[in-house]
Amino acid sequence: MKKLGIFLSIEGIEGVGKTTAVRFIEQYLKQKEIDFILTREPGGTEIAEQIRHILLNPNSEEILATNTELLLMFACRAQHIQQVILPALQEQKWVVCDRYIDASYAYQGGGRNISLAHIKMLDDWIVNELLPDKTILLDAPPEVGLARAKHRGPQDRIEQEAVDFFDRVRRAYLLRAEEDPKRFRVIDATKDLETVQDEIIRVLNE
Ligand code: T5A
Repeated sequence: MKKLGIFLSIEGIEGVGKTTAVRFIEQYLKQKEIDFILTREPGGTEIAEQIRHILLNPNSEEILATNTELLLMFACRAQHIQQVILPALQEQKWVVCDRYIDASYAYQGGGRNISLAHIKMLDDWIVNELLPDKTILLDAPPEVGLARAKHRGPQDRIEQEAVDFFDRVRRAYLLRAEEDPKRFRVIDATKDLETVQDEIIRVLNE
């Protein structure tokens, strides 16, 4: 099989600095003249972005059932893998993805308490072992992330959850990182931006 490009995902709870990290990585890869794409989940394609709107819309009068939330996350992912991630990797580009499969284990598994067996079933079916080469987990307590996110304007549907929801999400992320130390690099996101960015460079240089 032809060699694939490098696949990098960035994870963490709300406001820890994922978008800031992705912008930083963008500058770094441009400097190194590396061919890459930036993308995100949920979203990344026209159809997946439409599903994202359903997932994050804070104004819907109907409550989104937790299983629907899980299935829509994977519907987005199926579209995203087929339309964007796989073609870019096959063209040997780097793919830098703001959230991916680990977010489903953390949010729908840890946060919503959906059985990991159900998530794993969808993972096996949809992701089918297309895992990132490296995953940067920006880790900080929810109080830190939520305070940073607050400055950004109105909260989306998931951001409106209580702190203990994000505590569970954070713990689930850390557990994933512990279970797969070869893929994960955990960065202390409470540190100042310069320190976080030095750590990111270290991971990219790997
Ligand atoms: N979701 C997603 C699931 O439930 N399941 C899934 O499977 C998937 C894929 C998506 C939502 O969907 C959920 C998770 C999410 O709830 P999103 O678009 O990824 O949402 O958005 P958020 O996580 O809400 O991302 P945010 O934009 O809120 O946070 P970021 O990107 O982590 O934070 P960022 O970079 O915008 O930074 C926030 C502020 O902090 C500052 C920045 O300048 C900015 O002002 N900052 C720092 N300040 C001090 N020190 C640092 N080290 C800093 N780093 C950043």
